[in-house]
Amino acid sequence: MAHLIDGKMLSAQIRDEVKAAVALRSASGKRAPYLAVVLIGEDPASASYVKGKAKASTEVGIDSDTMTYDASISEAEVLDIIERLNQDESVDGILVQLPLPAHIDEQKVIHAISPAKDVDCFHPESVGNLVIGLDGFQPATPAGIVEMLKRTGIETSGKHCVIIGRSNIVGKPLANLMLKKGIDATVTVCHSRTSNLAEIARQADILVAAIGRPNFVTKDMVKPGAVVIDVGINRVDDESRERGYRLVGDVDFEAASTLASHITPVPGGVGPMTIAVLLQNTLKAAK
Ligand code: L34
Repeated sequence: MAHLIDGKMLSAQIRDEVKAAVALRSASGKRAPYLAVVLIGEDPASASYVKGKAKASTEVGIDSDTMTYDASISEAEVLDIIERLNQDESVDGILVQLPLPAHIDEQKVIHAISPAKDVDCFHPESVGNLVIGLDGFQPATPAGIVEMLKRTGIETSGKHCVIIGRSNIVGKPLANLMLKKGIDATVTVCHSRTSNLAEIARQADILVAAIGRPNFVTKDMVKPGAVVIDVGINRVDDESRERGYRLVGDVDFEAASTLASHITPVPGGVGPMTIAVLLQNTLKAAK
C-alpha cells in the first residue's frame, strides 16, 4: 500500500514558517503583509477556495481583503479595480480568482496586474522569469507540489515526471518548475490529444494528474513504485453527504494506491499546499 502524502500536515508546516517570518517582521516595526483577493461571480468552488485563502492569511498574520463582485461586472470595471490596487502602496499582493465570467478576457486581466504584486505568478513577466529560471513568485499549485515532494524526501533529480494536463495554472508551470536546476527532473507533458497516454504515464517515476476528470488515471497508467500526485478537485454527486457531493481527484485512488509508493489524497493533498505557497508569495511581495 502506498504511503499517503499528507498535504494538510505539510501545508501547516509552511504556514507556521510564514507565521514566524511575519511575526519577526512586525517585531521590527513593519506592517503586516496585505493580500487583495478579487472574486467575481458565484462559483461555489471558487468561493470555497477564496474563503480558505482568507482564513489561512488571518492565521499567519497576513491581512487580506476579499473583494466580491457580481458576475455582471464589466471588464473595464475589473481593470479599473486592478489599477487602483496596483497604485495602492498598502497592497502587497493581488489575486484575481479564476475562472472569470466568459465576457471578461482572463489574459487581459492577468496582464493588468503589476508583476511586483503578482502572487499567482500568472503575469507573462512572472511566467517568463519562471521559464528562464530566475527568482520571483512561485506558481502556487506547482510549487506546492514540489514542496510536497521535497518535504517527503522524494528524489526528483533524473526522474521521469509525467504531467497529464497542459493548463496555464498547473501543467505548463509545473513542467518548467520540474525542469529547473536543483529539481532536475525529465519532464513529459501529456494532454487530451496525446496518443498512447497510458503507455507514457506508465513510464513515470512521478505521475501528476491535472486534467479535471474524475478517475481519469486508472491502474494501467501507474508504474509499480511510482509517486502519484493528484491535482484534480472534482465534485461528484453523493446523496449520502450532507452537502450533496463529495470531492474526488483525477486518480482512481483505490486502484492506484495498491501500486504507487506514495500518493496524495483529495481533499487534503495538493489543495492546501496551493494556499500555503500563496502565503509564502504574499510575504515575499511585502519584502
Ligand atoms: N487566481 N485562481 C487563481 N489562483 C489560484 O491559485 C487558483 N486556484 C485554482 C483555481 N483558481 C485559481 C486555487 O486557488 C485551484 N485552487 C485551489 C485552492 C485551494 C483548494 C483547492 C483549489 C483547497 O483548499 N482544496 C481543499 C478542499 C476545499 C473544498 O472543500 O472545497 C483540499 O483539501 O483539496
